[in-house]
Amino acid sequence: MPQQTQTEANITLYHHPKSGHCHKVALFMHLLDIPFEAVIPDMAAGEHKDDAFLALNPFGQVPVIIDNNTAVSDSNAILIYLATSYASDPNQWLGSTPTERANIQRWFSVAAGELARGPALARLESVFGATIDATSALAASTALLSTMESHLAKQQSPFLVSNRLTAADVAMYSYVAHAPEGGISLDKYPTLNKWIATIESTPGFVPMPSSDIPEVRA
Ligand SMILES: N[C@@H](CCC(=O)N[C@@H](CS)C(=O)NCC(=O)O)C(=O)O
Repeated sequence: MPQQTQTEANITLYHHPKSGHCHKVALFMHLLDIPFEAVIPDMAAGEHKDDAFLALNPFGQVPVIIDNNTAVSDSNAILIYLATSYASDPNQWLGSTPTERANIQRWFSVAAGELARGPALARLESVFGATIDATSALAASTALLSTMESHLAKQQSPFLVSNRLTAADVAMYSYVAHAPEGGISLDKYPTLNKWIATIESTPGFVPMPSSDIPEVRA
């Protein structure tokens, strides 16, 4: 049986507690103060590939949320769904001008691209024992973190887009903050570390459980 936490919710989150894709969804629900019930499918037993789960997400992946019989999958798509459905001002999170919206979407693309191919992939090996192309994961991580560092250093605020916390920051936070668990050091990125600290000091912030930190990759 899946493990369950929290009660009295309309939203069910199917997740894995050490997945950054899942953490960003849980984090966003905490930031928006949305109650939810968390369910952990038995992924080791392949529960995320059974017919019932594939009916929720044909890709057979977590996170998935069910909100009053509506299933939504993909972490970035879920952020959009939650902000649009539950935030008092969705534009605060998703952008209030064409430029803000475009920039937030750009970070969603980075989260699904460079972040997934870099720090998230590196961590997949050390935390979950997956076989990966470590050289490629390291190169992708270094390129991404250096780009984020210079982008943040040029910003007039501690955030990725405009002068407030947006869904862009939420989409990027979990795997960047936990990059050291994949052997990717954050020591060279002072502005990025300030960004992480700013998010972690936001009311409603909840951490992802930490994993052992392996040796730093070359
Ligand atoms: N694009 C998806 C990726 C989700 C994803 O990669 N989920 C992983 C856990 S972090 C998963 O369910 N892996 C199992 C599988 O692919 O079989 C998202 O952003 O939600």
